[in-house]
Amino acid sequence: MTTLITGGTVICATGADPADVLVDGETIVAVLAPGSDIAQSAAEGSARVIDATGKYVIPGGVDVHTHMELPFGGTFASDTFESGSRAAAWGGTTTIVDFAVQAAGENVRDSLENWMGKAEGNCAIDYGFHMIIGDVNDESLNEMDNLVSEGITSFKLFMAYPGVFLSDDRQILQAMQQASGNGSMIMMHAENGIAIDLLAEQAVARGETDPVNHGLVRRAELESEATHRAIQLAKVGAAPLYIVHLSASGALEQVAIARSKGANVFAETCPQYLYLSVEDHLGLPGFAGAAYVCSTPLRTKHEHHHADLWKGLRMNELSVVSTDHCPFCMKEQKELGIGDFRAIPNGIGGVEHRMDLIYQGVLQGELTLPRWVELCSTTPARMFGLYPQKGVIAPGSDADIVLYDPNKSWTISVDNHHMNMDHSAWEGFEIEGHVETVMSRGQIIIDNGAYLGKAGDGNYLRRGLSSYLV
Ligand code: DUC
Ligand code: ZN
Ligand code: ZN
Repeated sequence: MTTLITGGTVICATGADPADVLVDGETIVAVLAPGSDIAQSAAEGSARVIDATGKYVIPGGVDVHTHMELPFGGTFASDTFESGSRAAAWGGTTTIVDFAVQAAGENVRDSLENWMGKAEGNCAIDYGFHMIIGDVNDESLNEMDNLVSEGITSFKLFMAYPGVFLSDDRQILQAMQQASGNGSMIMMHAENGIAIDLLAEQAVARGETDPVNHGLVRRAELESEATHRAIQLAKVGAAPLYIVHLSASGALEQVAIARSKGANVFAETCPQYLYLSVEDHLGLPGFAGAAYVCSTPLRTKHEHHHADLWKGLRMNELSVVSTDHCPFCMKEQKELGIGDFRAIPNGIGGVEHRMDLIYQGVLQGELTLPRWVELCSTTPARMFGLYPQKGVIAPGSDADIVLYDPNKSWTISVDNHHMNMDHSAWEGFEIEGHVETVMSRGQIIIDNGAYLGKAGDGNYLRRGLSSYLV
């Protein structure tokens, strides 16, 4: 089927211009100046015509950090690949890259097959995987090379969670050396987990067990220290490094210094670190703050982390906005940590709201329209070997296209979201702008408030090497 999207403003990382988009089957075949003969003959022929007058036409969002069904702290993230990928689609995201997990003592290959099995036949949109290496040893190091040739081209390590996922400096350096040899990207959860665990024990011993203490013991200095250490190790190991869920000014400063020297060091942040805070959210009285327990943690408003991160996004010190979507219900999940914040499952759900929340940054004068698209779609695709199949409206690219209505206002609520959660960290957030239509490889899956897709529409993506490295 041929589809003509006409009358809208097409936004790419390089600019925003009125244009028509012609789609044939699953693929974009042309981006045309308004009033072109080609568009006119398509409209007069058999093409389906979508009127995008007054709308932004943007490449579907690419969220490179999600955790569907993640086992954590004795429970599982509450979105399955089916419910979470569908919620992503509702919010204008047409590709996710989730994390397959090799836990300590497990075999990487078996773990990957397990995660492939969870996703296969269930996703509403296209999906790929990074691999968490929770046990760096000779076997997992060798397996990294095989995975790269199979389309898993990035590996996440943890400097946090001792006894669970933490890799020590020797293991980190080994994995970086391996990545240096096979061209893959090392992704790092950069927090000093050994120091954090000591502070957490001390806080609990003093009777400080409320959710806010989760943030207070995960000191910003311990994020900066780990970020600095990861950067230096990456230099020694000669591997590209991508810091995940960067939350604080000090860590940002470390990334900015490395980038100013031309290093292949990159970082993402997430909407929660741009809008939510200790004062207004994590520190809510009683157990309410548990909804906002995630790691890295929310930071304070008064120390200006939010403003610094927005600036980092403008300056390309931060290259990507992802969500770290890791939802847990309050009931029976977050509640596991009543009386001891250490037992609260870490994570915030937000895969549905990233495009809207970052668009608010455009309205607030923090970002330009092209930068919105670059941060949420184009650069994540380039960073993780999906470009130009994903992340751009151009001939030959997959027809993953969102029509975004800048003139519609609405309010986020647990009553209107599509994530499998009994609360929303974004409850009451007023949004200007709305995802109206979502096309995934040429198929309309969201249309004016209706979901038209089905589980299994999404394909597995074998990713290439990053095309973002200098
Ligand atoms: N951080 C979270 O908040 N949840 C899952 C894992 C992580 O690193
Ligand atoms: Zn992490
Ligand atoms: Zn994560």
